[in-house]
Amino acid sequence: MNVVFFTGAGISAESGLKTFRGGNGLWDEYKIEDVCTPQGWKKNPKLVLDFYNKRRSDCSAAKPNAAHIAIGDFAKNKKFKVSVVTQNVDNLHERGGASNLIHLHGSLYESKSTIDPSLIYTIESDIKIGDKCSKGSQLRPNIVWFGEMLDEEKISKAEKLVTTADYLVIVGTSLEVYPAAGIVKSTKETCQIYYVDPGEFTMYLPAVKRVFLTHIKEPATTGVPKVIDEITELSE
Ligand code: BV8
Repeated sequence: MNVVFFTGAGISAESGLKTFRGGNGLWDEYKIEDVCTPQGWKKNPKLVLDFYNKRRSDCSAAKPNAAHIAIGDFAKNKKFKVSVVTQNVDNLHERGGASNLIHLHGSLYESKSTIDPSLIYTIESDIKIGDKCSKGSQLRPNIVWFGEMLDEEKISKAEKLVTTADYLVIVGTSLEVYPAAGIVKSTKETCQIYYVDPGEFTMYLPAVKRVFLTHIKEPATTGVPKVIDEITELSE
């Protein structure tokens, strides 16, 4: 049985990390164009580095919550092939025990050269102005900003996982950002879809797929364990 978890910022909300939208989010505090676009980086790289340095230290101080841990534990159940496709750049899925994991938008814990994108480095702390790659260019966060292409290989791997999923569990995402959000539309007709989010499900799905959609209108820490219990029972 193939189970795919497709997650967004909401799954990390109960670990104390801010979401982007929906009031008191990161985009209420910062302008997207200043900190999450190549134009913003060109205009004021220090502001961008400070934005991601702060999020990295917040993430390092945070702990995986019951939803991350439930997914990590579920992945140990040999009856299921469990994969996680996340839009998040935090490392709480890894720390919660998830292994088969794709970070569509990159990671807070990687830096990248600004002249050779193949030069990627694992980092634990701040990236500063003056930190250079092996070819002498300023390092930037290895994160996909608005207007930047996602890694083609990651997208196609994520799409393949979703098309072969028997269960797709969407957790904590407004499904507003493409092409990531579009991936959830590639489920096979018989795939059971769960949406774990206290907010509304606003994405258009054709009626033939909508019949297989269950909306668990709860926070991730109670909703995700509930869905995992239901999938386990249904597969007995
Ligand atoms: C692209 C970086 C091709 C990492 C992010 C004009 C020019 C170029 C592109 C575009 C354009 N116009 C539109 C686009 C496409 C654009 C896009 O989709 N824009 C949207 C906003 C309309 N996409 C792109 O630019 C992408 N690239 O298209 O390239 C291209 C290239 C050149 C020219 C043309 C095209 C790149 C997109 C990636 C952008 N990077 N972030 C970071 O800083 O973290 S996106 C950002 O939003 C995050 O990465 C995040 O992953 C993503 C989605 O947000 P969510 O995770 O869903 O979070 P959100 O706050 O929205 O929702 C939280 C949810 O949690 C809510 O539903 C809430 O109810 C719920 N919740 C809250 N608490 C809980 C909870 N759920 C459960 N439990 C709780 N306790």
